[in-house]
Amino acid sequence: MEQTFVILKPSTISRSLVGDIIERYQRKGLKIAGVKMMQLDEKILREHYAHLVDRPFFPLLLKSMMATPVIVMVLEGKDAVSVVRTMTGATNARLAAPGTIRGDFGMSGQENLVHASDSVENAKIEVARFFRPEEIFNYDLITASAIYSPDEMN
Ligand code: IDP
Ligand code: MG
Repeated sequence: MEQTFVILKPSTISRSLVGDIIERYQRKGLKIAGVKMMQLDEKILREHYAHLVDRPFFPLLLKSMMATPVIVMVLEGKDAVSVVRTMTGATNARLAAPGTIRGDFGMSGQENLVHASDSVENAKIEVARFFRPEEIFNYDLITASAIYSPDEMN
């Protein structure tokens, strides 16, 4: 099954929304393959947000992402990358659709609660950047047959 990478950003930690947001992923039927708390530093953020380092808001983004520890997760499921991006909503939370995490919990373009990988290729890179192989677990959800039809379980 496909894996994607999620960060519960400092905005989620600071607002005590960790449980609400993880609950959404679990209710959807996604499996938690890995989860841990960590303090991000400038080095890993310059890699993770390499596409943004030249943007004027980058210093503010760095500060925001280092403001508290974060929770990083590997979520697994059929088409997990696109499913989780859809659940995430538009970058600017003020414009994000109701029903999405950013749309339901946020008011900011920067403090937008979660990061989610934007492609299968980037998900693989991001999982490897933030997790050691032994921190990712291979197990079956006993509810899988109620989440998927047999021909969807591959
Ligand atoms: P994404 O998180 O929706 O994939 P990206 O364009 O990859 O959006 O940007 C990464 C993060 O950088 C955003 O989630 C947000 O926290 C921050 N960011 C992006 N654009 C802006 C902006 O115009 N102002 C402030 N922060 C921004
Ligand atoms: Mg992005």
